[in-house]
Amino acid sequence: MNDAVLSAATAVLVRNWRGRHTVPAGGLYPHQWSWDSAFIAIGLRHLSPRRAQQELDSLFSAQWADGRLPQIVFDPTRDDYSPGAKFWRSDRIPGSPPVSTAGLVQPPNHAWATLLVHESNPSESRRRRFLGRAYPSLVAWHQYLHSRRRSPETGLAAVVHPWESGLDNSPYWDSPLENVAGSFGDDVPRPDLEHADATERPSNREYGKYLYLAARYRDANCDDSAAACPFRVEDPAFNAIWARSELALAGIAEELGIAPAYDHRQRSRDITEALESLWDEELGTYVARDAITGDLQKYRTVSGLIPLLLPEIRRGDELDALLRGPHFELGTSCLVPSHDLLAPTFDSSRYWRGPSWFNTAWLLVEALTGRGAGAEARALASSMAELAVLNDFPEYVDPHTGEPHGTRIFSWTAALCLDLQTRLIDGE
Ligand code: 2M8
Repeated sequence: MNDAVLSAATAVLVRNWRGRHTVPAGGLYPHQWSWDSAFIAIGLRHLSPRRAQQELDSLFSAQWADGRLPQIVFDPTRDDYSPGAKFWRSDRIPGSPPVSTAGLVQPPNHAWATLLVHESNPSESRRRRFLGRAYPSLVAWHQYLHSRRRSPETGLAAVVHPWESGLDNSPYWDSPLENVAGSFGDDVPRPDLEHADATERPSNREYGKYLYLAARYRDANCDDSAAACPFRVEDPAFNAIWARSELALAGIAEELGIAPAYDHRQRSRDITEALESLWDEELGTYVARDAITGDLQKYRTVSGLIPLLLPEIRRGDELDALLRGPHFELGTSCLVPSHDLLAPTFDSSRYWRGPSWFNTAWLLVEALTGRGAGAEARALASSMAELAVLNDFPEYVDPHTGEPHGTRIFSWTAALCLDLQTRLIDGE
């Protein structure tokens, strides 16, 4: 089994490599995606630390003048994804990089991935001055979040589009999206449906809102002011990943032997503390808050569990119990469902409204390891490998049956299984 995982995962990453970056999947996602690249680099580092560095370097080279790392860097030879380079026309937006990109962002897992890539081969990393090049980009990226996305009142960064969360059609966004008056309507381009069944993807109604919000943001030159952003939501996973990456930035500055640009550990603590305002006592989990209405979005989702990653999170014991209880059934369900198994809104095959994903499982393997639950972490890692190899590295699976959904030959599924297989399972 071990060799089968390693060789099959390697084949996926080789097949999806495009010279300087890896595509998430050749058909459905033919460009470079931001948080995918960071997850992919975490796996690639075991095959080729140099390739893992390139993966991140190519994303950093698409950084905007204001520090944002874009959600997508477009491959100019592919015009079969919507919305693509022609929609964004980023060359007309002040501060955009020389390559075509989307104007939105994704969760900030990059500093964490950068440190992990360095640690896989420190001498090669030092020889190529990888961290020295990455640190200023990562600081600029985090400062963008701090100065342009963070609310001084809550201390948390907001996403201005569901795509920015990475958990695109989570029930968290239902009510904030309903409050957005405009839409492109239901008749929108859906090239994604050529690669995955309509029952496994967001609805046309959601896509109408997605495109409206993206166009409005683009037309405001991707300015983060309230007028350009009728959708602003504070998401637990996005902020927890940011806090986790601040700890990695502290480690990078220490490794470089330089004075940090600011106190990264303090910032991590501040975000961790600020997450407490997302705690919902009734549900026993962190939830998202609509930053426009102030309303908490009362759903149990995998996003609300991700703060378990943070060493100083206050409600760790409650989250531990929630993860193992009937709403997520750790150890009984396949991986960890993206949404509460008992909720009326749960859907076992529709994208981020129920299916289990490999990146969130990886994040929870890290969380469990950090909390001393090594046996459960290894069991979760082993079931990731098994489900991935049996099903051609699917994008997501049914939490009850393990049936694969979405696209196959999906890069972060391969990369993260490869990482855990090498580090946790074979490394035992
Ligand atoms: C999915 O999102 C894209 C838009 O960014 C899409 O649906 O077309 C999400 O699963 C997201 O988390 C992921 O980064 C992206 C590429 O894998 O696909």
